[in-house]
Amino acid sequence: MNNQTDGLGNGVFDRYVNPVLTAQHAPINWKYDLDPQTNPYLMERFGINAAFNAGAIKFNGKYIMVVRVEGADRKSFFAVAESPNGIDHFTFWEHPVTMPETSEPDTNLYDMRLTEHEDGWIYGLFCTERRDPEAPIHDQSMATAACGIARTKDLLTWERLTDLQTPSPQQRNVVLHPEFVDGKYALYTRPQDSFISAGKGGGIGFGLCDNMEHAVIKEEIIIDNKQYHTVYEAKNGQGPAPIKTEKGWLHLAHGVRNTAAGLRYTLYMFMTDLNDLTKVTHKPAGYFLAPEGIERVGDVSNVAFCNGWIKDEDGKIFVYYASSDTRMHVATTTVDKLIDYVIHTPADGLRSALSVQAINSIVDKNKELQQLA
Ligand code: M1P
Repeated sequence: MNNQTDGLGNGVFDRYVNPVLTAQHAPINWKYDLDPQTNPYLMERFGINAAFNAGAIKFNGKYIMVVRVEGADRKSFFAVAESPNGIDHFTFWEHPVTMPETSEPDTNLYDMRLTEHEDGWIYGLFCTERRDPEAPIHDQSMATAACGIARTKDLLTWERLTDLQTPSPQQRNVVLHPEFVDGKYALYTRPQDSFISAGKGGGIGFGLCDNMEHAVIKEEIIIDNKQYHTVYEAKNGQGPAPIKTEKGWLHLAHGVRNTAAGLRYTLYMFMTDLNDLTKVTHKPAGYFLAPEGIERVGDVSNVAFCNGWIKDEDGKIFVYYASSDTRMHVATTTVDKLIDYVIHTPADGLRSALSVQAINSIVDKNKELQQLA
């Protein structure tokens, strides 16, 4: 179905009327055994529950998402979907991705971030989850999360590398920076103490490693921390790999806050220095994009999550975001708009009084303009 903008833009980006990908896009061939001998009732043999949290890349002229597809069995796996224009007509490739396992098989894989690295490989970094070996028998939900690493040249065949090692007991939301830094690979991390809670850890970390075949980060520094009474008070995580601009690196991330109804995930942005990736130079207050309308409802409601965006040659940006751990959407904008948004939107004053001051300065400026008119 053709997609169109919803006409309610905020100047920063445009939302679209329809999601770009849902569980209903899963091919019939994945779900049904079409042989009347073995499936006389034409029963669904493999249920698909959701299609969300996709990595994204432009590849051979096509807009590609590497989607987290979740089966009715609750296992996630990756599958490639492509579109000719980035906003509609996404179709899955024939087979889901066959991701090789390490010597310690993954129970669950999800949330791939794709990076076209200057070393010539396309890397996919994702979360690999396994049951916590320390978990008592009565607890079947304790898990450990680590960063799995794979690389490819064609998105069809993946070489699995060893899982990332860092000083932190668990990791999620790890992203590879596209350029070398002092001859090393640079990674954004999200250290956390336990599976759900970031605990004493959290914040977007940064670390260097010598190679990706056996990636080891010895030192992680936090470049963007959790902060009291903000949209990233409970935890946060880097979204896709940052986009390089003449003013700095544009970052998209998710922030999580607590509410009486549970956690709320929104997307926010910041910019880092071109010469010092650990230095945040600009950070607008609050969220960039929050779940709206139907986006607020799903398997895990009130969640906007993004781990994929695509920048076209002409500066157009396609932000692929998931709503409520259920479906994929796109929002479009441009590099120039995002630079303006990040640099000129007031920073969080961290107090109500300073929020009012920020509004007043806009009102006063507008009054001056109106008096001149
Ligand atoms: O359910 C919301 C999100 O929760 C996790 O994100 P984070 O590690 O930041 O808490 C992930 O499981 C993510 O896939 C999911 O969308």
